Amino acid sequence: MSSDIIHFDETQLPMMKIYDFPSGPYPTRVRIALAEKKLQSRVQFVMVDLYKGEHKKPEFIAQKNYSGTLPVLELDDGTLVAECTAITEYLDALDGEPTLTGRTPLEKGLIHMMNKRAELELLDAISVYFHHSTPGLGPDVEIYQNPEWGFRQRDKALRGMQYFDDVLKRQPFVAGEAFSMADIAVIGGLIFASIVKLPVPPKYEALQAWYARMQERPSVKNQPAFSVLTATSD
Ligand code: GTS
Repeated sequence: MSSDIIHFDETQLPMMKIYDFPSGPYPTRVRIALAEKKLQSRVQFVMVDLYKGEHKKPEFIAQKNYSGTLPVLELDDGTLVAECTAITEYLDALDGEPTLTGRTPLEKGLIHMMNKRAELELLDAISVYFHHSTPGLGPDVEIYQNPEWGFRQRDKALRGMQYFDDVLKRQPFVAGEAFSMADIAVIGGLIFASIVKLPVPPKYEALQAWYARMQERPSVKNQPAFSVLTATSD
């Protein structure tokens, strides 16, 4: 069977831009994917200041990302790809090794399912908690807050931690036997959990042990998010 994986010399790849907030949990997902794929040298990072609300400015929404979020990938022909999962799929398809989104139909299906669960049950839930029940990005950016909704999402995220702990009691990685985009999404979730001071309960030992292992990976441990968390920890 012929493979549709394209092997290429990454130095020939045209430069890409990433609209980025370097310590943010979602942008960190793409930064980890880039590091895994060894594509950092092909990317120019363009800082968009979330705390100044630059991502909600009409020009950014009209010209870069309708959803008003980061990260956004811009190719040299001006094509824009938003959403961490979509950006990771694109980067992963550029070259074969390591594979972050699966090789076989089953791997692809399971990775996609677990990646979506990491978003629904953990990362996006914590994001809602951050924006609705904490000062979030500050009063100029957080123009509508519903604290009750945020607290419900915080509790959902705690249930999500329990779910991923159960998963990781049975298998070494979030989607099975190999590191994947789903692990990256859970890492993003736990970075966000630290930012909002929602630590993983000690009883979730499998999740804690997995996270410690993840932070040993070169693609993960050098991320700006971790230095910011260390600098701001009590
Ligand atoms: N579904 C989007 C994705 O997967 O890319 C969510 C992206 C997202 O929420 N990004 C955050 C953002 O833009 C960046 S960060 O909080 O991780 O730094 N938040 C700003 C806002 O106002 O929602």
